[in-house]
Order: sequence, then C-alpha cells, then structure tokens
Amino acid sequence: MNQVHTGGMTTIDPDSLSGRFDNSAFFAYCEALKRQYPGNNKILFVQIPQVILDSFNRDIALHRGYYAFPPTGLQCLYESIKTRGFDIKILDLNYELLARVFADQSFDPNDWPIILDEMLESWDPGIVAVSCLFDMGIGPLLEVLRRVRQRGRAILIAGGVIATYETSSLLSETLSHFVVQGEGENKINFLLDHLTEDLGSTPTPGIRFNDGKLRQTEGPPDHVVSSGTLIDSYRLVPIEKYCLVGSLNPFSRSQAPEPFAPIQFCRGCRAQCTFCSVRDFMGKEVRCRPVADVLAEMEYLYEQRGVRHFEWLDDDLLFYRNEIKQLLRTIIAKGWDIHWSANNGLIAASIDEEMLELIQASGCVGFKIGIETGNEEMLRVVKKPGKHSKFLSFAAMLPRYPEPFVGGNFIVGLPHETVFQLMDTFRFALEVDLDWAAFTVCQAIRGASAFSEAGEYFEHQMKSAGGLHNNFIPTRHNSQGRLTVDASLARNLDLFRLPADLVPSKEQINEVWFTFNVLVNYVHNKNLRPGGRPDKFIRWIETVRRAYPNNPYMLLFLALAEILNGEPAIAREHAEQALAHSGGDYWQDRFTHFHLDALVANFPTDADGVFTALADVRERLLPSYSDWLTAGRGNIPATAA
Ligand code: B12
Ligand code: SF4
Repeated sequence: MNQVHTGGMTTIDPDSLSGRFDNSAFFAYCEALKRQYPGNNKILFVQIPQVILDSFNRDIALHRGYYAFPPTGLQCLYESIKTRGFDIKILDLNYELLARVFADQSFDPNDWPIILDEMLESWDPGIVAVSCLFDMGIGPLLEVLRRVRQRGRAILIAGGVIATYETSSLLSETLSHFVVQGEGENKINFLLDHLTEDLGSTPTPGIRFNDGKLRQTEGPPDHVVSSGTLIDSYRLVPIEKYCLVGSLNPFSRSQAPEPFAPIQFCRGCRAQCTFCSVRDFMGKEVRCRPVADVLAEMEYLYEQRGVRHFEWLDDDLLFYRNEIKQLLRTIIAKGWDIHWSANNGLIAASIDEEMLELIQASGCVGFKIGIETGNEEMLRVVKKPGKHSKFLSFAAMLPRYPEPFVGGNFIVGLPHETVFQLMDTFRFALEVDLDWAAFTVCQAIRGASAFSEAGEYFEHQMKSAGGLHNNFIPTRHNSQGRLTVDASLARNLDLFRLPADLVPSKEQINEVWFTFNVLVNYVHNKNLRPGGRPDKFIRWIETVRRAYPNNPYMLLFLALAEILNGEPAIAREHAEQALAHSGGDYWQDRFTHFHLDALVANFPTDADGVFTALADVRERLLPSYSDWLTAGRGNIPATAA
C-alpha cells in the first residue's frame, strides 16, 4: 500500500515492486517531454474561478457575496512536495479576479485570463498544475490549459474532480500532458520523480497521459494518509485578505470583514449516497489527521494570521467520534475567540447530547445535516444514512442547544422522483422544523452512481465548456435572482395540484424549489412564530441576501423579523425596499399568489401584529396544501390529481 504524509513521504522500496508494474511507456513519455520543455525548477499551481462568470453581478461581489475558498487541495499538494527544492507559487484565479473587481471598477471579470497571462509572462513556470472541482469551472479549466499549451513553455498537469472523470477529453484533445486522478499527493511525487529529480517514490496508478495512446501508470493501490499541517503552504496564500473579497458561505460573512479559513480533519465518508461522488473519488476509508496537527494549524491561523472563523471541509466530520470530541474539548479549553461552521453537512446519527453540547460550547455558529428527502423509500434508494425518526429525535434535542443555526439539506428532483415523493419532502421539512431547510435542485455529478448513465450530458458539458450546467440553487444562474418564466409550468401554489405520480421536468423542479423555499423558510419559519429566535433568522438572511441584494421576499421577511427583534426603524427601511423591488410582473405574480402583497400593504408595527399577519397569510395559503398535510407523510390525499 502506497502511503504519504502531507508534510513528507513514507515510501515502499521501489525495488521490491520492480517487475510487478510496467511504467516504461510513462518513463519514455516523461523523457520526451523533458527534451521538449525547458524545465526551470518553477511550479505554478492554479485554482480556477469559483464565481459563475456568465451571471456575474458586481454589486454581489462588492458585498462579498461570492465564494472565496482558498485552494486547499493545491496547498496539500504543496505540502507533499515542499522539500523537493522547487520554486513554487499558487495562483488563485478566483481570489485574484475578485480582488481586481474591488480594486478597479472597470475590470471585467471575464478578462480573468489576463491575470494568468501576466503570471506566465513574468514568472515563466516550467510546470503548471491546474485544479478543477466542479462543472462551473470547466470553461475556465479549458481556457487555462489552452493558454499554457499554446505558449509552449510548460508541462501541464490537471487534477481535481473534473479532471479525474474527464481524462479522455482532456488528453485526447492534447490539452493537458498529464491528468492526475483522485487524491494527488503520492501521484504528483511519482510524476515529479520522472520529470525532475528521482527521489524513489513508490509507483502509483492514476496518472494518465497520451503518447499516441491513452495510458495510465501502474502501481499498488494509492492510499493517502494525511497528517501534518498546511502551515507552510499558507505562506503562499494571503488568507487574511480572502474575507475582504468574498465569503465561504453565509456563516463566514460577518458585518465587518473577519478573516476566515477552511479546515479539514477527515477525508472520505462512511456513506455512499447514490447522488454523491465522495466515496468514488476519495475511496471507501475515512481517514483523519491527528488531532494535534489540526489544532496546530488552527492555532497558527488564529495567532499569526488573525483567523476568527473556521469552516470544516469534511464530508464526515463526526466519523471519529472520540477524536472530534477531544478536538472540540481542546478548542473550548484554549479559550480562543473563534467561531466555526460546517455548511457541508454533518451526519445526524453521530450527534448525541454530548456532541451537541461540545459543538455549541466550542463556538459553532451553524451547521447543516443531510436529510435529502422526506420520502422513506427515496431515502433508501439514495442510500442516505439515517432514518426520519432519527432526524426527528435529533431535532427534538435542539431546543436545549439553541445557539447554532441548524439547517437541513434537502434535494428536489432526484432521479425518477415523483410529485408524491416531493410532497413528502415538503411535509418532512415542515415537520422537522429546523432553522432552515436548504433545498437544492439535484444535479448530475460525475462519479455518483445515480448518474452512471449520464455520459452524454457530461460529454456535452465538456463540449460546451460547462455552459449547460444547472445550478443547484436555480436562482443563482441569473444575476437578477429570478427563474425563467414559462407559462407551461405549474407555478407558485398550483404545483400542489400536479398529478401525484408525475415525474416533473427539470424546469418544473425549479418552480418546486421556489415554492418549497418560500413556504418552509419564510411563511412557516419557526423563528418568526411565537417563541422563535428572530435574531437567528436576521443573521442568516442578512448574510444570505448579500448574494441576492434586491430579493423582495427576503427583504419583506427580514422587515418582519426586525419588528419582532424590536427594531422598527430598520424594519421600515427593509419594508420600503421590499416594496420598491417587488414591482414588475415577475414579483407581482409571486407576491399576489403567496399573499405577500397584503403583508406589504398592511405592514404590522408590533410583534403581535407580525404573528397575526403571518398567521393570516398561512391561513390563506393552507387550503392549497392542507390536504397533503392532513394525509400525512407517505400518503396521497384522496383529492390529489
Ligand atoms: C469546499 C468545496 C466547494 C467550495 C469551493 C472549493 C474550491 N477550492 O474551489 C464551493 C463552496 C465554492 C463549492 C461549490 C460547489 N461544489 Co463543492 N466542494 C467543496 C468540498 C466540500 C471540499 C473541497 C476541498 O477543498 N477538499 C479538500 C481538498 C484536500 O481536496 P481536493 O480539492 O479535492 O484536492 C485533492 C484532489 O482532488 C487532488 N487535486 C485537486 N486539484 C488538483 C490539481 C492537480 C494538478 C493535482 C495533481 C491533483 C489535484 O489532490 C488534492 C489532494 O489530494 C468538496 C467535497 C470534498 N470533501 O472534497 C465539494 C465538491 C468538490 N463540490 C462539489 C459540487 C457538486 C459543488 C457544486 C457544483 C454544488 C454543490 N452541491 O456544492 C458547487 C459549484 C460551484 C459554484 N461556483 O457554484 C462536488 C463535486 C462532485 C463532482 N463529481 O462534480 C464535491 C466533491 C462534493 C460532493 N459531495 O459531491 N464547493
Ligand atoms: S452525500 Fe454526504 S453522507 Fe452521502 S456519501 Fe456524500 S458526503 Fe457522505
């Protein structure tokens, strides 16, 4: 088994493997490249933009509403090769383009390739290694590869999720010289051994290349054991400035910019949900870093770089229960002035009272739990760990730990999902009654078993340079935050009249997303009911809406929450803005159907007025879906079509 530590290597003696693996074509290809390219000891790591460029909105950027994730994967690679004596730079095109938008009002973000060109011209690296993690990045990934290839002065390596599953297209079109699949630490060392100095790393499978034929390297199964810290790599990443240009998610957005950093404890996930690729990509084992290493990295970021917010990147943060509890206890004991969040989601089954206590006491401001669907059968089909009864008992503990903002992740439009199953999701989201129900629209994901037959779609994605992607939050695809109006679709409350056995189209699912979101997260939100926590609602919406500054229903419900919070002047301001932005056919239609126009017209002035007004809206809306609610989860009402 092939093992490497983040900060150094432990290797198997290559001689013991000789004869078992034939990498002669790889060695010959490396030799040919060495003759063709100058080689200058300089490696440039490139992270492609996370911003969706075709719906870019300057106001959102200036409100720090766009993603600004540091290049963690590339930092791990840096740590694994840092002792080899290279001159290394990390170019985070996402950070750089956002920083330019702030610095220069006239900078067009579509001109981001200029930033790459400047780096290539001024620094002239001999190896360029590019990372791409999701479909939105395909266009920029191809652009980076083409530019570097055209310049003809660097050997190209592509890695990350997209490269892993798109090796053939990247290599057939001679865009990249190498594609590294899956985790990169061991593979990049084996590759560099044969492009530069041979340090005798163990051969690894998963390095793909095209020497006239598509091939890959051979070696024992690659197993990355992560340990060590990313401290040295942070010298190449201006982490304290990321908060000035964007955010990790709403949890990291504070009123005044406050430095944030992602952090990873474990890699991999115990589960194998059919719509997710983590198991396929990361392998079936969950591996955690030593607690001491995680704490050392946090301490460095806290003490020396001023980081105050941490976001866990883990897919299964709570897998090693004793270790994570020890980690949280130490964070509490250190008395650091920090907060943290886990927006990627936790597995509810791992959360007991003690865990919740530690989560709250160690500074957690919020986390999500993966629920995905309210339908029992669908939950089994997608292999999500958990049961609805367990999610409900988890929710029953929350009143004793009221501080973290807790959301549930739900997917609408799962493969073959019917209206009946969607109604179960709606019903369960109301029943579990968390601070938020994060509805997302199902996307085809490379490497996820549910989409093993979506090859044509993925091929199209590559050909159109990522142009066909559906966003998991459908309103994000449009800089105005609106859905495309299509008269043939059931909209607003009409979707409760769709036939129970219908499998809705993609476009119809976007409308389902809209209606579920407005009803569950706004009209029925527990924090806007008597006994709720309007302050939690306000904090969340204030940060979410940086990405949707003119969304009138967010403004309207924020105004109601401000009344509950005893801030009538702020409430008035928001209510006026809600009115100003709710004009036009699109929003008028939405406001009329959800009876929000009546709320705007008779805007309440005190808390009782808010409760009464919202109860009145609910009463008017309920006839549209009360039959579904009365029938209960798992049942179709007799009145359904
Ligand atoms: C943080 C994160 C984000 C961040 C961005 C992170 C970034 N740096 O760009 C944000 C929040 C923006 C994001 C968004 C999305 N994400 Co995301 N995200 C993640 C997450 C949770 C962590 C990524 C990470 O830092 N991992 C840790 C590092 C160490 O791993 P790594 O980056 O993969 O790097 C390793 C290898 O990939 C490889 N490698 C990577 N690059 C390179 C380059 C070279 C040259 C080499 C040799 C090797 C190499 O080596 C590294 C070390 O082993 C992953 C899940 C996960 N746990 O990995 C999902 C994940 C990547 N996201 C995913 C998806 C689908 C999305 C979204 C499309 C929607 C969504 N549901 O979240 C959006 C789209 C973006 C957009 N603009 O709207 C999927 C991708 C699946 C797929 N098959 O396409 C993942 C795997 C989650 C999942 N459950 O399926 N994401
Ligand atoms: S969706 Fe979450 S729980 Fe399921 S396999 Fe992926 S990371 Fe694990």
